[in-house]
Amino acid sequence: MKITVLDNILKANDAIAEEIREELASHKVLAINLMSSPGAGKTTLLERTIEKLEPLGIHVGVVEGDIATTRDSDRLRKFDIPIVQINTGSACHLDANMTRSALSNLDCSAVDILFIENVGNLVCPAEFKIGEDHKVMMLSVTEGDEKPLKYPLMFRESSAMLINKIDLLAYTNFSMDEARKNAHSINPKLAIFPLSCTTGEGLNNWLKWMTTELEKKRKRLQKKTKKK
Ligand SMILES: Nc1nc2c(ncn2[C@@H]2O[C@H](COP(=O)(O)OP(=O)(O)OP(=O)(O)O)[C@@H](O)[C@H]2O)c(=O)[nH]1
Ligand SMILES: [Mg+2]
Repeated sequence: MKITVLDNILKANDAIAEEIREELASHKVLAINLMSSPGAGKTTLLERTIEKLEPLGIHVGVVEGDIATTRDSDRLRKFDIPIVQINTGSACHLDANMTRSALSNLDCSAVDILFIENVGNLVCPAEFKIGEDHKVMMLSVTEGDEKPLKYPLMFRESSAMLINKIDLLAYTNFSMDEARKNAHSINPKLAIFPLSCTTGEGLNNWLKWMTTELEKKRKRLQKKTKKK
């Protein structure tokens, strides 16, 4: 009985996620669902990423998901970009319904890449589609290199994993080789980018991946329109 109910909830969620996907495609927006445990560095990554993308003429929009406060969206107000904050109250993840109502307050027509910063949690956010093109997860070196094995779902569902805080590597027992091996044992296709949002090391590889994905999506959409 419980399984059926959960199945129906996920089906209803997926139907809304599909509507969001179509809406974003109509504006040629690439959507990235950014997930990690609390404090891995998602908002700091957004700050570093927006700084680099805006001068390239790539316009960013952000949906900030948090249980409480507008702390993260306040940090991004220094950028001249559309931002919507969702406070989930008690929910430990965003779902498609919450995302849809956030997007009704965000003008996507001038956005190229939409980042949706999910609630800090290494488990639940991975269960819900929210209309994204890619789930991208962040693991910071202070969390431990065995995490892909202990919390496999997010690693399995993600297209890319950012290993953040590599400036702190010397102070931890985190092994980059072990983290890669563990993550690829769960998801062999996972793209992995070690980086530091503090020093900026490795950020270019992440930016390249994202801009390539944006180009790929635009080409795919162009082909589709030509076929019609
Ligand atoms: N040393 C170091 N600290 C970092 C790095 N990136 C982020 N931090 C710090 O990590 C802390 C948490 O960063 P946030 O960006 O708030 O993390 P978050 O994932 O957005 O956190 P939640 O939204 O609460 O889940 C802050 O004190 C950041 O300054 C990094 O590359 N190196
Ligand atoms: Mg944050």
